[in-house]
Amino acid sequence: MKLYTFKLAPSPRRVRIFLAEKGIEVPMEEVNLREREQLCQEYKQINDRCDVPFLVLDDGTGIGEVEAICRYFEETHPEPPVMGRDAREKALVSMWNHRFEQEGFFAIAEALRNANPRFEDRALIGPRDYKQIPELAERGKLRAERFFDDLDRQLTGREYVCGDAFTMADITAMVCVDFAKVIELQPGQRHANLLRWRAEVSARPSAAA
Ligand SMILES: N[C@@H](CCC(=O)N[C@@H](CS)C(=O)NCC(=O)O)C(=O)O
Repeated sequence: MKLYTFKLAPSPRRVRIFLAEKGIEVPMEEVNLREREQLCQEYKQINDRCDVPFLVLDDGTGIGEVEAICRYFEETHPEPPVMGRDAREKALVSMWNHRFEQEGFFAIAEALRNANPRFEDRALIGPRDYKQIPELAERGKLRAERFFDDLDRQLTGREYVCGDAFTMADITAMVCVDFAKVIELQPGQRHANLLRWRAEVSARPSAAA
């Protein structure tokens, strides 16, 4: 089994934190996105979507997408549960995780990739090139600001995103808040619940993964 990852990228970090929470060790290989190794022929033969994270099982099965990779490990190593303990919590974790991907991660990525010269012809990930659209950078930043507001509201009166248990939804939200540094956005004083929660989840040993 091998997990393809990149230390500086947010999506593979979500999987590494998830694995650390479960105490699972998986052999990893770095794909240097700065050097565009994800677009090299050698990596394309492993993952034709040209992104990380990507998991290859012992039988050669390839699994992409953070949520799918984590689902695999949640099923093979159920304890401790990180994607919910019962039907209700599983549904809530899935709902918030999906929302944070759409409204947090993709908003920040939209702001970064449509403005930063490093992504001039790489406004979207994947094997095909796309040009930047500067208006999308502005919209992405606005959406990311609103993601902070929504996350703060969800954390009002709750220890974690879905209640009293740390879950995958917290991992996704924490990684998004950290990732927002790339667009010079950080939570402010009006996000008191978010700041309280962030200090707590960032202190978990898994956060360093
Ligand atoms: N849908 C993917 C998104 C993964 C993703 O955005 N990966 C980024 C790193 S955070 C990537 O591989 N980027 C390659 C590129 O920039 O060309 C998932 O959830 O796994």
